[in-house]
Amino acid sequence: DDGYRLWLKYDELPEASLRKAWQAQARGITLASASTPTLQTAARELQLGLQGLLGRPVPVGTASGSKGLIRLRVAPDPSLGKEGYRITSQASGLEITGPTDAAVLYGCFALLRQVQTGQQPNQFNLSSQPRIQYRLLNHWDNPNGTVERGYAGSSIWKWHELPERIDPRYQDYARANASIGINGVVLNNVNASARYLTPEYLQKVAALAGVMRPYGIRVYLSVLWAAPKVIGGLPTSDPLDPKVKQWWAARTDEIYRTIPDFGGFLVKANSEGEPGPQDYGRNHADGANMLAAALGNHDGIVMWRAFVYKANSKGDRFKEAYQEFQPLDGQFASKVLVQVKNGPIDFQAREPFHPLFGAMPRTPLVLEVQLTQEYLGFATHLVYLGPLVKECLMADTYAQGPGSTVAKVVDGTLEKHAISGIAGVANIGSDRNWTGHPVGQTNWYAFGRLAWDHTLSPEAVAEEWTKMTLTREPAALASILPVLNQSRDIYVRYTTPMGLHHIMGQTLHYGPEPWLSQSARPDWTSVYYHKADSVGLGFERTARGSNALSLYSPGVRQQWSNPATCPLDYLLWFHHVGWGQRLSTGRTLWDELCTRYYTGADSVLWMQRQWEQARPAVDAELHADVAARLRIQHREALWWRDACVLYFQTYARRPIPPTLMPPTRPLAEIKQLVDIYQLR
Ligand code: BDP
Repeated sequence: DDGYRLWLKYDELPEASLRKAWQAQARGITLASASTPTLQTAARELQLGLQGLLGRPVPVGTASGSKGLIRLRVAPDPSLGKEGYRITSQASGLEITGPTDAAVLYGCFALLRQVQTGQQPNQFNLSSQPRIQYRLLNHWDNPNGTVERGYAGSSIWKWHELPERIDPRYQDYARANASIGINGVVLNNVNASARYLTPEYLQKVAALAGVMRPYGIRVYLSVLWAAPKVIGGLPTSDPLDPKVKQWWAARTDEIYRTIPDFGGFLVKANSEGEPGPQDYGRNHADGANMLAAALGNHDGIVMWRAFVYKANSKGDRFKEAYQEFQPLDGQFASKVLVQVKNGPIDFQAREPFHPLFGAMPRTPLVLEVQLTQEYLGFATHLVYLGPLVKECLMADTYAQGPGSTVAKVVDGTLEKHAISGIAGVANIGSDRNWTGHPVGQTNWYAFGRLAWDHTLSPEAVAEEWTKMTLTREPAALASILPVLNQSRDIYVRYTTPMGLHHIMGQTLHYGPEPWLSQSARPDWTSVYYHKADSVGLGFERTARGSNALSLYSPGVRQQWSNPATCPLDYLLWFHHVGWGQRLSTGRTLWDELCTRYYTGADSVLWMQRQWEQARPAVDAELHADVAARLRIQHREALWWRDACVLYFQTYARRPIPPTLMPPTRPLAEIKQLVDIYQLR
C-alpha cells in the first residue's frame, strides 16, 4: 500500500455477513432530484465506495420502486443550514437528503464512513451540519513548485502545465477534502507572488476551480499587498489611493468573470517583511476594508492575518499581534475575517491560546492551525495533531464568563457573528502518499473532521482514520490508537516540556538549538524565550515581567499568573522559575525538567513496541515505512534530550537525577549535530 488512496481505500469488507447486510441496503443508487454536477459526483463517489467495499456493482439510475435503493435527494430543511445532511432509513431504503447538492455529497461520504468503519446498517436517523462555515486548507505553495515549510515533496499544483493539463491528482485531492467537509482551498503561499493575479495565472486558477467545484470546494488566493505596484504599474499600493482602489476592483471583477464562484483573498501584510498598508501610514483595517470594497457584491471574503510582529520591537513578541489588532475591533468591514494562529508565538508544539480570541468581539476570527509539522518534527516524527487542535478549541477565554471557549469564538456563537472560519496550513505535497509521513494523513483528516464538528473528540477521529486507513483489527487498534493519541504529548516532553518554546534550530526549525543567541533579530533566538540563568528558567510574563498575561481575561489571568496554580504544561510560558523550586509533582524544576526529557525520549521506544505489535494487521510496506521513521524519531528524541539537559545544566549546575542515566556525549559534540543536520 503506497498510501495514495488515503482514507478512501474502499477495499472489500472482510466480514461476509457485514458485506451481505450492506448489500441488501445498497442494490443501487437513485437520484430523486434534478441532476447537477455535484449530485452526479455524489452518486459516483457513493457508487465507487460501495462497489469496492461490497465487492459487487452498485448501479446508479433514476428507477425507483424496488427495495434496497439509496435515494439521494435535495430538499429544503431549515434545521440543517446550507451544508448539513440527513441519513434516514425509509420503508423503501436509505435516503440521503440535504438542502443543497453539496450537503448530499457530504451525506454520501458520511454513509461511506459508516460502512468503512464497520458499522451495521441499522435503522438510520442521523444528521449532521458543520459548525463553522469556511473550512479551508491554506497551501503555502509557490509558483516554482516549492512549498514553504512543506515536507512531502513539491507542490501538487503544476502551474506550468495548467490550464491545458489537469493532473488526475487534483480530483483525488478534491475527493479527499470533500470527504471530510473541507469547502475551500487557498492555493498559494501567504508570502505571495503577484503573479497569481495576472490573466495568465487566472486561467490556471480557473482550471483548478473547475476540478474543485463539483466537490463543493471554492478556490481562494493569497495576495501580495504590493501587487498594484508590482504588476499594475502604479506608483503606490496605498489602500486609500483612488487608483489603487480602482485597480483592485478591476482585478477582482476580472477574477469573478474567470471564476464565478471564487472564494476571496487571504492576506499577510506588514509581517516578516511583507508589504502592507502600514507602508503608507494606514492600518490593517484600512487595507482589509479596501479589499472588501473591491469584492463589492461578489460572494467573497477577505481573511486578513494577524500574524505580525514589528521589525524593531523591543517588547515581548507575545503581545504584538494583540497590540496591533485589538484596538481595531469594530473597524473591519462585514466581509473581513481576521485570521489568528492558535497561539501567540508561532505554531509551537504547545502554546497557550492566542489572547486575541475573545478580545475582538466585533470581528469574526478565523482560527489558523498548522498541519505541516514545521516545529513538530517535519514528516519524520509521528505526531497526531488532533489533540493540539482540540486543546485550543476547548481553551476557555472567559471573555463572557466561564465556558467562553475558543471554539465558540471561532464558530461565531459566542459573539453572534454571521460568518465563521477555520484554516489549516496544509501538509500536502507531491509525495505518493501525499503527506510524507504516512501518519501525517491523520492531521489532514482530523483538521477536516474537527472543522466540521469541534465537539468530536480527537480520539474518536483518530479511530475513524485508523479504521479507514490502516486496520479494523481490534488488537491492532488497541496498540495503534494510544500511540496516535499520546504522540503529541510525547513530542512536547522530549522537545519543549513545561512551557518551553522556540528553542529549535535556526531557520530550518528542526532539532534543538537552545544555545542560539545571535540572529537577525532577538526574537528569532532561543535565549530570548527560555531566559535560562543561574537562578532559573522561563519567560516572566506576569506583571513582574512583560505582563503579557494582562492580555487575557481575569478568569485566565488568575489561574496562570500564580505559579502554584498555573498548569505545569504552561509554567515556563509565564514564569521564571527557580531551578530548585518544588513543583506540584514533588520534584524540583530541574528534576522535573530532566524527568520529562527522559520519559519523553523513552516513550518513543514504547511507540515503536506498540507499532511493532500491530504489524500483522497493517500493510507491510506502510508498516515498515512508519517503523523506520520511528527509529529516526528515537534517535532525534535523544538528540533533543541530551542537547537540552546538558545545555540547561550549565545554568542549573545540578546533577541529573540519580534514577536517570546521564548523557554519554558532551554538549560540544551535540552542538555539532546542528550543522550536520541542518546542512548549513
Ligand atoms: C512561520 C514560518 C514562515 C511563515 C510564517 C507565516 O516559519 O515560513 O511564512 O510562519 O505564518 O511559522 O506567515
